[in-house]
Amino acid sequence: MKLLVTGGAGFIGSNFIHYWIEKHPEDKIVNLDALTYAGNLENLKSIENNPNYKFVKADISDKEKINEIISDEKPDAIVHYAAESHVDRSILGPEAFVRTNVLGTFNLLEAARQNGNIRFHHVSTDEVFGSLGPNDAPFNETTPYDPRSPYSASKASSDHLVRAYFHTFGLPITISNCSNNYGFYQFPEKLIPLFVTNLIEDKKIPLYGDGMNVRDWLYVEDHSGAVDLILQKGKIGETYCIGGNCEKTNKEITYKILEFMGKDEKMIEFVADRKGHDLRYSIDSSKIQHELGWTPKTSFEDGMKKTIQWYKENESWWKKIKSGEYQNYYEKNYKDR
Ligand code: NAD
Ligand code: TDX
Repeated sequence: MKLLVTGGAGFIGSNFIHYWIEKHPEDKIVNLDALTYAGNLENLKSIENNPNYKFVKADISDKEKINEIISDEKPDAIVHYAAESHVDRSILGPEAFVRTNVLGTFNLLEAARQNGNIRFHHVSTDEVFGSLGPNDAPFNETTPYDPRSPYSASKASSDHLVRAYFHTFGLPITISNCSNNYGFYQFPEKLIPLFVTNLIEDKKIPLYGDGMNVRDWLYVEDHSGAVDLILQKGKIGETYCIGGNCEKTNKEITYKILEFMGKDEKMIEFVADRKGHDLRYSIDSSKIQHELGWTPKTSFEDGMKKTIQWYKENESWWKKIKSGEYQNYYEKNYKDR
C-alpha cells in the first residue's frame, strides 16, 4: 500500500508517519508538506533515509502542483492532516486558514477525484461542533455543526466539502473528528508543550481567563491507531468521533504539569482570555469503539509523564523552534536530494 500523507511534518502527521512505518514497514509513504512555520522535518530525522519514505515540498493551495504530484505518485490512499491548526493564529490572521483548510482541501479532493477516485481520509477536529455547557451531553457524529472561531469554521467547511465529494461524486472518503492531542513533537505554541518548555526555562505560564475552560485530551499515538483502524476497516462515507474520555479544565492540566515538574503555582500568570473562547469540548467515541473496536490505550497520567520526559530530553528540538533555527533544516539537509 502507498499512502500520501499531507501535513506529515507537523505534530500529528509526523507521529502518524512514525507509527505507520513501525506498524506497516512494507508500505510506502509520501509526505506532502509546505513546511509552514508549523512544519519541521527534524520530527522525521530518524526515518528520512528509509527507502519506503519520501518527502515532497508542496503547498496544498497550489491546485496544479497538487494534481501533478498525485497523478505522478498514484497513492492508494490520501491521509489529510495538513492544516493551519492554531486557534489563536486564526484570530490574528484568518486568511491562511481559509486558503489552506478550505481551498487546500478542495484541491486535494479534486486531485483525488481526477486521478481514479483515490481513497481519502480527512482528519478533523471536535471544534467544528462548537462549545458545550457544563452539563451538556458530549459531541457525537450526529451533533449539528456550530463552529465559532475562524479555525473551526474553516475545518467545518472542509468537512462539508469532503462529505459532498462522497455524496456527489462517490469519492471513497472517511472523516474523523478528534479532541485535543498531546505528545512528542507538538509545536510549543499549544497549551501543554508551551507550559512544559516555559517551566523548563523557568518562565511563567500564561493561563487564559479563569482557567476553567474544558478540553478532552488524547495521547497522539492513540489518535494514529484510530486513523489506522478507519483506513483498514472504516465504512466509506462515514464519520468517526475520537476522544480520550479525559475531560480536564485548563487549570487541572496546569496543576498536573506543575506537580510533575516539581514547580510552584507562583509560575502561573493569569492573562486576558482568548476571544470567543469555547467553554467545553467533550467527545462520545462509542461509534468507533463499537464498530471498529478502538479504545485509547494510554492513560492521561502515563501520557503526560512520557510527554514531559520527552520535552526534558529533547531540549535541542524545541530550543531550535523557539530560536527559529529549525527553519534551516530543509535547506541544509534536503536541498541536494
Ligand atoms: P500542525 O500545525 O502541528 O501541523 C500542520 C502541518 O501542515 C505542518 O507540517 C504544516 O507545514 C503543514 N501545512 C500547513 N499548511 C499547509 C499547506 N498549505 N500545504 C501543505 N502543508 C501545509 O497541526 P497538528 O496539530 O499536527 O494537526 C494536524 C491535523 O489534525 C489538522 O488538520 C488539525 O486540524 C487536526 N487536529 C488537530 C488536533 C490537535 O490537538 N492538534 C486535534 C484534532 C484535529
Ligand atoms: O497559552 C495558552 N494558555 C491557555 O490557557 C494557550 C496556548 C492555550 N490556553 C488554553 C486555551 C484552550 O482552552 O488552553 C486550551 C488549549 O489551547 P490550545 O493548546 O491552543 O488548543 P485548542 O485551542 O483547544 O485547540 C487544539 O485542539 C483542537 C488544537 O490546536 C486544534 O488544532 C485542535 O483542532
